[in-house]
Amino acid sequence: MRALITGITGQDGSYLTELLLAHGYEVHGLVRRTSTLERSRLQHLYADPDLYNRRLFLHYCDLEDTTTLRRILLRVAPDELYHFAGQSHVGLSFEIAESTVESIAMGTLRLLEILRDLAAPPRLFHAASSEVFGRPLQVPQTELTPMAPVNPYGAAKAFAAQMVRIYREKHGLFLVNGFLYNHESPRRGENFVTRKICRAAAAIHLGQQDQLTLGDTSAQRDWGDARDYVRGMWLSLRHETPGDYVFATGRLHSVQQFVEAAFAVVGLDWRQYLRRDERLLRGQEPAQLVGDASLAEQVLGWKPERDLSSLVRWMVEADLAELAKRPLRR
Ligand code: G4F
Repeated sequence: MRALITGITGQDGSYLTELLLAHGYEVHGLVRRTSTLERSRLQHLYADPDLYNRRLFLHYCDLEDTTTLRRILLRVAPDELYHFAGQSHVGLSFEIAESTVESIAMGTLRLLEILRDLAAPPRLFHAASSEVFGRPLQVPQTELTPMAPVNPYGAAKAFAAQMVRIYREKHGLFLVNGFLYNHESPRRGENFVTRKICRAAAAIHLGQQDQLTLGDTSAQRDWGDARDYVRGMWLSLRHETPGDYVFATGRLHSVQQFVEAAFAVVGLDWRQYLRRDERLLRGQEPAQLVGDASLAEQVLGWKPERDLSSLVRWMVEADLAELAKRPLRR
């Protein structure tokens, strides 16, 4: 089996690459011209001479470069295509709305347009997001919950997800939307709240940082472990028919609860270190984003295997190890 991954250098791309390699796949990834592979999430695989250019291949390609994209798809001829690329920070999407929509909405549409012309199109997994539900009419949300996004990121993902549905019906392509709720790991970017919290707890414990500054700590999310989610993506393309799936834990926790759990791992009292900064408030927060993944369980046999407390411990311990090797300051 051969897979192609857009956004391979991200959190999900790197875990999925490991999973697919472990299942004997040949894995190809698209890398932006501006991406640095040194010390990236793929470094350990890229640096392995038994893997790189043998079973793992990287191709430079920006998603707006449709000629190159088409050429790579024709040359690689993947069986499966996993689409993660695009601006992924919700808060930032208010500041850079046009490029967010361009990369997510138009980037996905361009990919679909190429797929419909291929003689043997691959199966596609599209990483849609819980953010499409925004202020939902239904709690928890399912695949049938109407989309009601409240930020440019969610609106762009809603467009892309709807296009995936349209192209699946109109052109008979094997296309899957995964409505992914927040999923985290030590490879999460440091500007996402879970990693920011875990890294701060570790750095404060090691005497490398004095405080943690956050926005809205009452905000709630359905947080899972990224390794569970990439397994769900893979299962969704192994199924005989395409469809849409919610991938979620079904449990809501607040940012405040996440802070308490992370500081508990290092035995610190969060009250002494937590500060609030109004500039980090988003104004437009989604409400009650919590998913019902029963369809994924019934059809794919998918269930999250790890809980929040093991996730928090894993993330804080990884940051402790990382900061011990490369301290923020002496
Ligand atoms: O960690 P976040 O930035 O994640 P958010 O906005 O839920 O988006 C992530 O999950 C989505 C669903 O899977 C993805 F589609 C998306 O691409 C991304 O992966 O923020 C979580 C919550 C928000 O309510 C935010 O307002 O944490 C709140 N928060 C409070 N203080 C903060 C901060 N978020 C960030 N990033 N930084 C803060 O200081």
